[in-house]
Amino acid sequence: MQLTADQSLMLNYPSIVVLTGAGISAESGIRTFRGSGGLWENHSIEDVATLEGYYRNPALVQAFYNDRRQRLSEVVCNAAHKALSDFEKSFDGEFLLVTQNVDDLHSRAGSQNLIHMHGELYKVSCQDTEQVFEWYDDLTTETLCPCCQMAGNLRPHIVWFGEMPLEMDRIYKALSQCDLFVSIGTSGNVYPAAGFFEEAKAAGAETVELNLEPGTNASRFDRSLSGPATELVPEFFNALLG
Ligand code: BV8
Repeated sequence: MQLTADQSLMLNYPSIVVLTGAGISAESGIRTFRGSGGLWENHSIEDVATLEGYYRNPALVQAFYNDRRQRLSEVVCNAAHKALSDFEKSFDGEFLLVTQNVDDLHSRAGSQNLIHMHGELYKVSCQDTEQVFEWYDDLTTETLCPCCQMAGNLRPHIVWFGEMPLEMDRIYKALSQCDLFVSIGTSGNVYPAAGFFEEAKAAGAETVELNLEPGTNASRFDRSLSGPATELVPEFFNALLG
């Protein structure tokens, strides 16, 4: 019996988990964090990406995220985002895309089964009720919260250092059942995301890194391919579909 490409793919990898980091959005013009000209250069992590930094100077942190939220309207998704969305539509198996990124480029490219584990720029949350709201404008310390009408209660819906990333149970369940784990455009510096490849490996999955240059844990992946995401990602996922 001649298997179709998709059936043979299903046989090899019935369940796929993909993790993306800032590198997949770099060619869309969104700066990465630790490369030259990266986001953190102008700010220390402690000042703009911790709850303590936010309490110390909320106006500085709101301005940091307002600037990034505004810039997001000026960029578009790239071939790597599109390749993941197209693959998900053609693949009949289990597919989960986990992103560390807070931009909306995966959604704009059409990805469906998507988790933003570090939050989203276009969302804010109430510090009292923990309600989450879509938000496309600037946020200031004077902005009234839609649910409790208090000024200063709204914060960016972003996971800061020392805070628990989102949907971790769902992520770990998918990792424990996957046959292929692909890490794209992340330096592998930030945990727990940087440890996902080990969870997948322990579940018997094949692990692949697609990165501009080898990440921190590249040597521990089964395969590590170097190059720009807009070339590597379409090539890799089109080949998967045969
Ligand atoms: C937590 C906010 C626990 C959003 C971010 C061990 C175990 C567990 C925790 C820790 C641990 N050790 C330390 C910790 C604490 C900490 C941590 O990992 N610190 C690091 C610095 C050591 N982790 C945490 O605090 C996490 N929380 O563990 O909670 C807990 C337990 C109980 C109760 C409560 C809590 C929270 C982490 C989330 C922090 N928030 N950002 C925002 O402002 O954007 S992290 C930030 O880094 C971004 O989200 C970003 O996505 C993420 C990772 O960076 P990368 O995406 O990898 O970006 P980077 O610039 O580093 O690399 C880019 C890569 O792309 C490069 O490799 C480059 O080569 C490549 N590239 C560039 N161009 C291209 C390309 N690739 C392809 N094509 C291209 N064109």
